[in-house]
Amino acid sequence: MIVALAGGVGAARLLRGLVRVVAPADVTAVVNTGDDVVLHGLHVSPDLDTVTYTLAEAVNDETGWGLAGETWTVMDALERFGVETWFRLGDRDLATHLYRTTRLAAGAPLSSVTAEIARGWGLEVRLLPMTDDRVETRVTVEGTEIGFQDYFVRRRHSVAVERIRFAGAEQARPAPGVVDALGTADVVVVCPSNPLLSIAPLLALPGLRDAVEARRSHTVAVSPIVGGVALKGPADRLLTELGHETSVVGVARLYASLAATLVIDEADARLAGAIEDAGMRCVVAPAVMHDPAAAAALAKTVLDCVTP
Ligand code: FO1
Repeated sequence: MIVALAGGVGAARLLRGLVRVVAPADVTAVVNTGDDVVLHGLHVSPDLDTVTYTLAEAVNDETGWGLAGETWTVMDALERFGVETWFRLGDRDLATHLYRTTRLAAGAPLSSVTAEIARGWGLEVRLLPMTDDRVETRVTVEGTEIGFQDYFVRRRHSVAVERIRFAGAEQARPAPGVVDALGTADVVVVCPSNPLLSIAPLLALPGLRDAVEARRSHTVAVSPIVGGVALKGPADRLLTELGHETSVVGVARLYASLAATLVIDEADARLAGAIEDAGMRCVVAPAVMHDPAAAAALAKTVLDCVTP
């Protein structure tokens, strides 16, 4: 069994590659829920939905989130009431949020609802939210703490971040099955997601970092930084703003205690020695997932790191 620690778009694309090289039923994805937000009374789980829609081949490949061929009638109609619509929920996407919100209100845990949504989309991959409890990623900018989506979408992650906090993480428990899956996985993959915003919330849950560290020799991380820049989102700027080196070496320093191996792109080959100095074995391979075939090749490289 393969366990993937996942954020949004980068993770979804690697998972789309993984299911081309192993049986989807042998893959468990543990997905960040720190980005979750309640909008218009609806519980939105962006990273879970990005992974679901990508694996269902239904995602909008241009944005990486939301559904392909989406329409926006409800958002346009809401604007009539002066409601803030900076976070756009498409008409078909709304069905997912309506279903999730209704089931949560009926008392179902997020992990059950996530499994139901995954089944509804015909997925065989096991999708687990990192926790059934409420954990909120909060970001301090210009001296004020704001919600994650306020930073990421409303302010287009264009303001410097002073601090990141995962509110509720200390009291939260990993969702049922998460720690067991890590304990028995043949390979643990740290997906090419933002280390500080997408992977860090998982590691902030009690017991989760220990569970990954216990499997260090079976754990492979994929760098989300290529040639000193993030493939998507603000990971590069965040590393700089929060005092880390903005390179694959900075990523290696964050992951050295968790994973034995770091996969980096050929563009960063000259930094392989510095990664080994940081305590990780370094594998150089094409790591930019231009299309599903490239994602499948990268997934195979990752698995070969543990099971050549
Ligand atoms: N990202 C945007 O930049 N603008 C949006 O309006 C937006 C809406 C949205 C709706 C549902 C969903 O699942 C994701 C959505 N995202 C949007 C993406 C998302 O908020 C971020 O990319 C992730 O949270 C970061 O991983």
